[in-house]
Amino acid sequence: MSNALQSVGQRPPRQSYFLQNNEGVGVAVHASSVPEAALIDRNDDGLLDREEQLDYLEHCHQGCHHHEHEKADMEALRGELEMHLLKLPNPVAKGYHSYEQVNEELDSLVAQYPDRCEKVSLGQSAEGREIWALRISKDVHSPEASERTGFVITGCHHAREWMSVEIPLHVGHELLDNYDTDPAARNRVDNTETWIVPVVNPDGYEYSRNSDNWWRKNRQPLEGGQVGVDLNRNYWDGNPDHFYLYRPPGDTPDSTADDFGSTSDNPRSDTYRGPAGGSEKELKALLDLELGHKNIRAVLDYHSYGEMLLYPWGSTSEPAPNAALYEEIGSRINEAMGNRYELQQSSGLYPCSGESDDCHNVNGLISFTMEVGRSFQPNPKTIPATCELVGKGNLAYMDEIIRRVQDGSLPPRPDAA
Ligand code: 0X9
Ligand code: ZN
Repeated sequence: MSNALQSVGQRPPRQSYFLQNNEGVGVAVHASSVPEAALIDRNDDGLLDREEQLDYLEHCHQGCHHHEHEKADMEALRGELEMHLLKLPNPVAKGYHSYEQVNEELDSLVAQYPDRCEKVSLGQSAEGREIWALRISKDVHSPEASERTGFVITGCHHAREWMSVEIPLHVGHELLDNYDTDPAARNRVDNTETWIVPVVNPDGYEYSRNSDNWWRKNRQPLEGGQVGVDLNRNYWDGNPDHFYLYRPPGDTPDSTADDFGSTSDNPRSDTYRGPAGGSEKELKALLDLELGHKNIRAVLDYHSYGEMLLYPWGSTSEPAPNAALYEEIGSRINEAMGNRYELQQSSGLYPCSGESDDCHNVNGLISFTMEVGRSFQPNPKTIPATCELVGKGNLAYMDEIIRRVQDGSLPPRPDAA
């Protein structure tokens, strides 16, 4: 995902470009606000035509990696790119829950099911927004609730991945709304303590809804006037023995020449790993929960896009010592989704460091990353079907972990009491 701009020839750089929109009309794009314009305009005629946009998406977006198994809706992506280039809000935003609407939705679940869920703030974002979790369990206010098998379901590490907000919300509904009628739902609520965190990165999310729909990072101000750290490159648990997962050997601080995989030391980069491991407030909030609560056994982190189910390691092609367990659990999840997704070790997609699954796995938590959908901001009409499909996988994951805890086939956390 390097953002390196290629040379565009001898002529002085253009101040502005014209973009051909859906109606074929040219709209001005200012080069200062969209540095990728020069890269898109391959024939250097000052016009960003549809073919060039598609070509950019095929070949250059996110560092020219193109994956055999990754499923992409190029027309949807091109529409998103257009909004990004024009710095216009993507009109589909109104079909997705805003940060405030997510909070209201959580409030209404608490009002409806006060004995089975509560809203808990895990901490604050860089701009001071609360990172809300919905904590779900039978008799949620009883001491027993926090001794049950713990699950964490997260969305929106990456600001622009809007569907990743909707799925955790949907899963919260599935667990609570079906409790009285579905024994499987009751089993999950009675036997787990589930933390639903739909918006890990609230500042980035609101920025992507209102200002730049393809914003990815958080909104932490950085030295030199840059903004934002990639929250899925910043993971470090504070243990020096695990530091290599944040910064692999050979990748030196402040140098981009030896950057590891799709991870950058350049604060301008979309995959900037941050000034230090675990530096970001949003991650500290999550890690306090996940590593601090020893009953937590499993994590599912939603991203988009590509219809993939990924497991550690992401930072080395070596298989994880528990790779076979991931294959078994992952197969159950995918089966529940009609095997529509591609299950694989995440480094096979592309290697990167400082990502959530590696940090969780080294601490004995089972942790998957699910890449949902075929673009970052698909038509909101597709939300129900995607939630339905992916929700089934999520619930199967919970069932599988509950079963394995009960029959003793899930190795304990090394730090378990
Ligand atoms: O790059 C990421 O953080 C994730 N993909 S996304 O398009 N949502 O940004 C993938 C992380 C999975 N890990 C590796 N590929 N190593
Ligand atoms: Zn992502």
